[in-house]
Amino acid sequence: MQTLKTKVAIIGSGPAGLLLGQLLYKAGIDHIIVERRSADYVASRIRAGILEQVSVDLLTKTDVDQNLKAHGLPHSGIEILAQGRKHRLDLAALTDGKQVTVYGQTEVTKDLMQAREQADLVSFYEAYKVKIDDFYDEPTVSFEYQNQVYQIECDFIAGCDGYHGVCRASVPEDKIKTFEKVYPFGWLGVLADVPPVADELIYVQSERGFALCSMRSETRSRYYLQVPLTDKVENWSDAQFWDELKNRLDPESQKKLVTGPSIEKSIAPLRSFVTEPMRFGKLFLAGDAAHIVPPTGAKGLNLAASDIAYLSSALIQYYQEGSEQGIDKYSEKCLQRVWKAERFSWWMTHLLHRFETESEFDHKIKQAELNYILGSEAGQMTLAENYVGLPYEIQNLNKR
Ligand code: FAS
Ligand code: PHB
Repeated sequence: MQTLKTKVAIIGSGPAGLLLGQLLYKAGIDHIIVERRSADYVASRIRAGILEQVSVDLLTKTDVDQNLKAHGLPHSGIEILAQGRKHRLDLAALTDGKQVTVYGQTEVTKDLMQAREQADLVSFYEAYKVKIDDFYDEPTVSFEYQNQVYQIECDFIAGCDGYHGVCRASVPEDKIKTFEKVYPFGWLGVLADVPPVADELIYVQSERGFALCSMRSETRSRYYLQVPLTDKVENWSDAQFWDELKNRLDPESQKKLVTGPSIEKSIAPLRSFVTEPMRFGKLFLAGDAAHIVPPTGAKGLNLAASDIAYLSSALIQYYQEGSEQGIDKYSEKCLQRVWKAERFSWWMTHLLHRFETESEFDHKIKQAELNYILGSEAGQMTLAENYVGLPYEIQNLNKR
């Protein structure tokens, strides 16, 4: 067995793990990333597409924002299509100038992986049988890599290994509480090299179900349709997808929609999930390892970023100032923002999706709620300030 020593062992090389690694590297804090999948697999995953301003600011802090600045699309508004009418929410006007940036999680991951490689930082991809131990006293991580057994001795473990990872699963049941809501539908997503149907995202509430018109660039579009949980991606040809999307759009968008062959097509189930607390001795859970949101509010990737903002700030404070204040506050700080994003994501999902079991009265109330939101500046402001992203509350994060 080969024994390695480091300050922070990061499990998982998704956005949370890579962002943390880059921020620790910038602060001169030794760390190792251990990832189960291959680097190619990680870099090829198609997922989120929207970055909050605070996430963009964090990427700028890592000095890995060149591509984001060159190719990211700043958006100052979104459209909501309901009862056949489009309503534009002027996010910037409603939030004193804030906006979101369209930039795929795939690109964020590639940019951070490339920066990591250029800095020659230690990462183990295709690591098997990853195990974490003794994280209340002297944390260790063991795994197999290229038929060799490794053990990492470290000060802290960052569990950035997603919803199905090993870290949360390693916490004793009596030390952890989870909260979950599973939705009775999924999102069938298509990625296609066709120009987007509109300049901004269109969130569609229709009697046939929710749809979302998004994008990755001016030549690559991302579309989603609400489908029953029992649906299978093989039930959907490209033609059937485009026809159903048109059925949920307004006449103007139907005319403008450019269709083409899908380069990726998949169904993702929707769930809300939170772990409390997010810290267990010297183990910190971050990102999807700790929480999941339905993608309707575009919060998943951005919550991973905010957890890492808090965790990196806490670890830097520990190593540079000898203070445990940030570490001790980590879970409480993260969960305050996590639950607000969970609420917003649940609310947007409830408002815009068709629930088969919904009574006629509930359906009318939901229509009235959406009409109120779209017809009221106060209503629009509450949607806008959550959509662009609530502020982080970290004193020393903002300290230059
Ligand atoms: P990730 O799951 O991205 O990364 C965890 C990493 O840990 C993975 O690379 C995994 O291989 C690795 N890992 C797992 N177990 C391990 C082990 N035992 N040992 C070592 N490594 C291990 N969010 C949005 O905002 N908008 C969207 O449209 C959207 N669409 C999504 C579609 C799908 C299909 C999925 C699954 C998620 C989607 N999300 C979306 C949410 C998504 O973007 C997550 O929030 C984001 O990936 C979170 O990043 P991480 O916390 O790093 O977790
Ligand atoms: C995406 O482009 O993948 C996307 C955008 C906004 C969302 C969810 C997904 O709310």
